[in-house]
Amino acid sequence: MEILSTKVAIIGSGPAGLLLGQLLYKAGIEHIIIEQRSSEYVAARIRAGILEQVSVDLLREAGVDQHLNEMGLPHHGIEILSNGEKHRIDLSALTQGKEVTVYGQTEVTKDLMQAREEAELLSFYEANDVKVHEFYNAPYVTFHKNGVEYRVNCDFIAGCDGYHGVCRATVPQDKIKTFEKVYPFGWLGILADVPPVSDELIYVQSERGFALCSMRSNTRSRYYLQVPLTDKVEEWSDERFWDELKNRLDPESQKNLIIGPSIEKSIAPLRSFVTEPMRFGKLFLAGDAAHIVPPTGAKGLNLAASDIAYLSSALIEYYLKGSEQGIDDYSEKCLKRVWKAERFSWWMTHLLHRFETESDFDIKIKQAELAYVLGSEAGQTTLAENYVGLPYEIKKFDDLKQAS
Ligand code: RFL
Ligand code: PHB
Repeated sequence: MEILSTKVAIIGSGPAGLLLGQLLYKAGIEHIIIEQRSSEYVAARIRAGILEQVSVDLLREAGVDQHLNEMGLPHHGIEILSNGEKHRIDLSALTQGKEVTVYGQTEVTKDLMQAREEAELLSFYEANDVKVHEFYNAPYVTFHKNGVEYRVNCDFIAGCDGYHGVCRATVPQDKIKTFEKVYPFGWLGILADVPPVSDELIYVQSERGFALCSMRSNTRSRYYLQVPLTDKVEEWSDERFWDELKNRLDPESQKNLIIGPSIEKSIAPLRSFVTEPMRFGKLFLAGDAAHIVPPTGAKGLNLAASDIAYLSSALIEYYLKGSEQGIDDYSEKCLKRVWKAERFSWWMTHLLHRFETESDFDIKIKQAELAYVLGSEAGQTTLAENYVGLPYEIKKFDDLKQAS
């Protein structure tokens, strides 16, 4: 057996784990990332597309903003299409100039992986049978790679291993409470190298179900359709997808829609899920390992980033100042923000999707609610300030250092 030791063992090399690694590296805190998949698989996964301004700020603080500055598309508004009519939510006007940035999670992941490679930081990809041990006492992680058994002794374990990860699953049942809502539909998403139908994202509420027109760049589009959970990707030819999308759009968008072959197509189920607490002794959960939101509010990746902002500054304070305050406050601080994002994501999902179980009355009430939101500055502001991201303080590394 190979025995290693480090300060922080990070499980998972998604955006949460990679960002934590980068922030710890900048603070000079030794850590190791352990990931079950190959680096190629991790770098190719297509997921989120929208970064809140606070997430962009955090990536800047982590020093991985070069490509983001060149390729990220700042967006100042979104469109909501309801009853065949488009309504623009002027995000920036309603939030004192805030914006969101269109920049794919794939790019965020690649930028962080490249920074890691350049800094020659230790990562184990294709680690099998990853297990976390003794996190209430003297934590360590074990795994196998290429026939070798490893043991990593550490001060802390960061569980950044996503919804299906091993960290949350290892917590004793009597120490954890979970809250869950599963939605009776999924999102069928496609990526295509065609210009987006519009300069801004369009969230579509229609009788045929929800649709979303998004993008990755001025030449690459990302579109989603609400579909029954029983649907299989194979049942959705490109032609069927484009026809159905057109059917959910308004005449102007139908005219402007440019179609082309899909380069990726998948169905994702929708779920709301929260774990309480998010710290178990010397094990911290962060990102999808601790919570899931339905993608309607574009919050999943951004919540992973805010968890990491809190966790990195807690660990930096611990190692640089010897203070346990941040560590003790971690779970409570994260959960406050998590529940607000859960509420917003649930609300957007509820408002814009069709549910088979809803009555005509329910539909009318939802239409009235949406009409109210879109017709009122107060309603629009509520949507806008949640969409651009509720504020939180990003502690600058230099400030943390100075205070030590
Ligand atoms: P990830 O990205 O799932 O990474 C977890 C990593 O852990 C690894 N792993 C393990 N490693 C070692 N041992 C084990 N036992 C392990 N088990 C798992 C996995 O291989 C993986 O590499 O979690 P992380 O880092 O917390 O990041 C979360 C985000 O990926 C997620 O919240 C977003 O993608 C959600 N999301 C969106 N978020 C946004 O903020 N804005 C959006 O516009 C947005 N759109 C979306 C989305 C998610 C979607 N899908 C596919 C669910 C759109 C979609 C369609
Ligand atoms: C995306 O571009 O993948 C995307 C954008 C906005 C969302 C969800 C997904 O709300």
